[in-house]
Amino acid sequence: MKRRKFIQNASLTGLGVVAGTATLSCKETTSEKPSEEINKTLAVTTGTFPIVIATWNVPNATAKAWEVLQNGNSALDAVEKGCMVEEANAEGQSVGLGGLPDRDGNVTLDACIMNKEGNYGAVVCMQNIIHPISVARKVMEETPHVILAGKGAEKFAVSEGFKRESLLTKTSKKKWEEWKKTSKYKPIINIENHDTIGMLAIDKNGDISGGCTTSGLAYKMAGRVGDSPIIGSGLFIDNEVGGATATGMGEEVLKTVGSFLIVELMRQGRTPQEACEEAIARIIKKSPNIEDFQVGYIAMNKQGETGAYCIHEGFSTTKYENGSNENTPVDFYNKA
Ligand code: SD4
Repeated sequence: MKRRKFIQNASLTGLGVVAGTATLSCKETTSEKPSEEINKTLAVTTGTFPIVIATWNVPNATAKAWEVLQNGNSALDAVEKGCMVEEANAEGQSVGLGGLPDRDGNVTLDACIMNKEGNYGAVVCMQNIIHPISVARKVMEETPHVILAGKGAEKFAVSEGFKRESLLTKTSKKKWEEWKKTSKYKPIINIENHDTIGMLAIDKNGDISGGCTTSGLAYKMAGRVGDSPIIGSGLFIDNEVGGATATGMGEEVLKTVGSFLIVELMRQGRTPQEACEEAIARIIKKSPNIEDFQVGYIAMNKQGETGAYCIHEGFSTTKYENGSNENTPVDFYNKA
């Protein structure tokens, strides 16, 4: 049986639930790896559908996405609604409302979304709109473009019925004012243990979509855009293979096009875990000065198998699968 056919058949069994062990022979893949190794890495335990996984400890976001999936809606709807939960959460200081501002005191938001057809929409450096993930979806579905920036993105959002509002909360403003006294710029690793939300979901049909939303690095330069809204860096989805998303120092993710790399490695037969580890290794090779930054990746293949890896301790993932919503610490490179 061809690989794609196997996955298709599996995802159509029962209530759209897949569980079991799939061992695929090397003849059935296009991998360049030696055959023995392929047999080993593809002997995966499949996940159950639907399934959703997100960066950080965000149980409310994954619970929302799961509810959307359980109701038979698409993975695209699930990641949008899931990300919206954190965007509206004023306590979370790196996404949407309450996000920490740039050096000038402006909260600027980056977000993107990608669907099973490989379509993509994004907004970068957008202000005053609480749900950039939804504006990104509108860019994908309602415009001939894939990215809108700054004032143009805000204008488009308003034309689509989104409300303008201030996103700088009292707490975020106070933190920014304290930071200004130091006048030193240093990115904060694992800020609040609650950071950029990257989310991957597979629906009952076995289709995958992803979303990523952030206010970016706290106290960044005005106009700075990170990896989160950039296709292939902060997020990449290929419905034949799986998806990946990132959190952490965007500049490092951008330089290595991390999420695309992970998906391509999975296409060649790596497990999601192996692919995430390789993507982190590429960053470390290029920028050995890892004390100053964190990067974390999560990935999921079309069998529902997931993986995650990061540079420093402190990153975690939340996965909703089989009715259970669990936050798990992620293995890390810097054990010294
Ligand atoms: C960025 N990747 O703007 C985002 C920020 C982030 O953990 O994820 N911080 O670079």
